[in-house]
Amino acid sequence: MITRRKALKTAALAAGAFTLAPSLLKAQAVSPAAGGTYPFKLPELPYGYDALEPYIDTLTMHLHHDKHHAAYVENLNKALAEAGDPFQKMTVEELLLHLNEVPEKVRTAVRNNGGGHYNHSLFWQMLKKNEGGQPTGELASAMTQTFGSYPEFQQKFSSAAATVFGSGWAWLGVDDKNLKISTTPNQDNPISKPGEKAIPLLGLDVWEHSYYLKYQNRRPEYIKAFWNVVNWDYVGQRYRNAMTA
Ligand code: MN3
Repeated sequence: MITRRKALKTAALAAGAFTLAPSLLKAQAVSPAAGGTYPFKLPELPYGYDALEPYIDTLTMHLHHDKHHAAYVENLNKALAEAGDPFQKMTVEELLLHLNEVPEKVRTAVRNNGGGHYNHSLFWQMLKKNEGGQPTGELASAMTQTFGSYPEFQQKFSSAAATVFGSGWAWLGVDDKNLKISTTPNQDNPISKPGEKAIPLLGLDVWEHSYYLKYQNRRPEYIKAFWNVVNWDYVGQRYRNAMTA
């Protein structure tokens, strides 16, 4: 039995009454994380599988992208096949921002697999061998202002990533124009956290599948290696988008 309240809510959604924070919309319009709507497709890596060697190995990239990310996409599509309209017309960002309106029977599946698709689509773009490169321009200034220096930021972010219990992510984001380090469990993203609407700039996947083949249980070594493959141009662009939104 569908309640009147639910029916009204569904009608409102169908009419496009769901709204996104304008800042989030603008930031994502310039740097879309995961394009399109249902049925979602696995995006190609923006570089070769071996491009991040020796910091992230080729086999890990194959499994991580071709198997893990592909499974999130497949399972998100299965959940949305059941969810129907208007959810099939939403981008992955919209789904994550409106999780509470997703039908209960598939809400957890959309949260985990939509989050998995979104997080990994972002993650691939955030990586690039940087030859010791560091953030520049406005992002570098903001980092110094917020954390003291780039090394202090690295230390705080690394410590957050190292202490995620079990599977999850560490994030640098912009929350109300301020830089902020946070962590999420599982495949949650800062945009899907109740009460928090930080725009993610940089994320680090600390699920064991992202490092176990090369680093085994030595997560801190993986985190240290990560600093060699941060795409600071992309992160800096996301920062500018977030601040001018
Ligand atoms: Mn992963």
